[in-house]
Amino acid sequence: MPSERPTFDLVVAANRLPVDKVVTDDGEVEWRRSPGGLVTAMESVMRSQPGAWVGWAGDAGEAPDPFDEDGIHLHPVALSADEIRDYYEGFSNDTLWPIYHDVIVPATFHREWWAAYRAVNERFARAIAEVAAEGARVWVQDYQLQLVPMLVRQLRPDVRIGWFNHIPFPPVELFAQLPWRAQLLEGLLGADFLGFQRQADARNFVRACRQLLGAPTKRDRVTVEGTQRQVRAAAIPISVDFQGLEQLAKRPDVMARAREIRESLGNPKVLMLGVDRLDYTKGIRHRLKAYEELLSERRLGPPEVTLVQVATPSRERVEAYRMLRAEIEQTVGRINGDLGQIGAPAVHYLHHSYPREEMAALFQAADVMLVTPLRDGMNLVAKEYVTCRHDLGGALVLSEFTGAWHELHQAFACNPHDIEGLKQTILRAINTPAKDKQRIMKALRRRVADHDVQRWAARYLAALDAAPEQPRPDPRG
Ligand code: GDG
Repeated sequence: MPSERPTFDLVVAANRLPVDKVVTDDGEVEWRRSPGGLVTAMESVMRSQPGAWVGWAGDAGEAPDPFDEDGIHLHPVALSADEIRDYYEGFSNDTLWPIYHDVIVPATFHREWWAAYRAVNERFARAIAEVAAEGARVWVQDYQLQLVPMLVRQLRPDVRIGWFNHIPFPPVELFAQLPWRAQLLEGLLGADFLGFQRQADARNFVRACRQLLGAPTKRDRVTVEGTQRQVRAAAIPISVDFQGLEQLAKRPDVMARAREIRESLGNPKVLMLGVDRLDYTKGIRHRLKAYEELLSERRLGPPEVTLVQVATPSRERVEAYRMLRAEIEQTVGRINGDLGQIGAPAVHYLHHSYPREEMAALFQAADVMLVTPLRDGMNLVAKEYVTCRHDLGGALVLSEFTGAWHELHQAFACNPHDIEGLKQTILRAINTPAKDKQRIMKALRRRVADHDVQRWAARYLAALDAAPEQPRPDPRG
């Protein structure tokens, strides 16, 4: 065990560190905190106890030395260019991501990708073992690191290990396609507590252990073969920093920017908005199809109605994402060509990412927010939208296939596969009287305010602490 390096009672491990490298004009390297729910949640936890964060710093090659940033000890893990291709773009985003999202596109299986995934998971586990103090709590994040719980347990049986899945956990029929299904389940069973977005995800996991490993299970517990060790799997849905984001949305400059956005779009009667990573899980194609039909049937039309679609660039080296982008851009071009007018395009399509202030202003400017994923672990955009609507304006159209729908039942629910139904729901979201929409928005906001990301982190760590105790060694030997 290293004796001089600092060790920590709380260690978070995620594929990425919560910082981005910025090279200043005079060539200095600076690290800027990347804003995200997880970081905000961790700040609230790490205020009371210092913690470490293990993750990749974002560049290929050697990792920078560990450093401290705003009270968090950052411990970079190196990834080579080949590993970025095989572990990250390959196994994580082209094997696991499609399987875990209902195989909306087919998954690709390559044994070299699996080898890289294993190697990188081993490196993460070694880094965690180095920074964890005796008896520490180790909190592993997401599908890129599913082997880490077991690997950490082998190196450090003294620590308590949790894992949280930000994406869905698939039904066993889909999970069973994975050639490495047993290794992945065994990797996860190294944890004491496994957290999921929905109860259905936790149940899918428990069922996979029973059917594919033959492990004994009882309700939310799985017993690990050859031991009496029990692992609990339960839902602890993630959320947003309600207070912080609401405060941002109340800033006079942000509210002025919301008005300016509407003006620059010609003050439409109805402004619809979509904000997504450009990902095939998000249902952008289905949304555009419903919108296009509403326009061509003249049930909606510019300039009274317009749609702003922000599609943040994502995973651009993965083929399925390149194809999706081409398809979306062709569709937007066709809709504008067929149905737009001079000075009044039917779709404002933006393939950029924006600062948080601009997102908050967009949310406030939008009369109807379209969140139509085919499958989504949670979908934070839905929660961010209602958080920003302190004026109680706006309406949320929300797919039943998001984790968020399980909490935000009052939203205008849709099945994005049912284009006719989606069209009706969009019209209902537009035409419901303002008073009723305000009542709905109030209820949605109450839910998010009471279940914010700080509460999520606190609940997760409490569940980790309360996870089934390790069986004590038998006193009779
Ligand atoms: C995964 C799961 C789960 C997007 N564009 C910009 C921007 N964003 C922000 C949004 C939101 C976040 O990115 C996206 O979060 P989502 O939850 O919508 O989706 P995923 O990226 O797929 O996240 C998901 C999540 O993990 C958390 O567990 O909810 O189901 O798939 O916060 O606002 N932010 C800024 N500029 C942009 O252009 N600033």
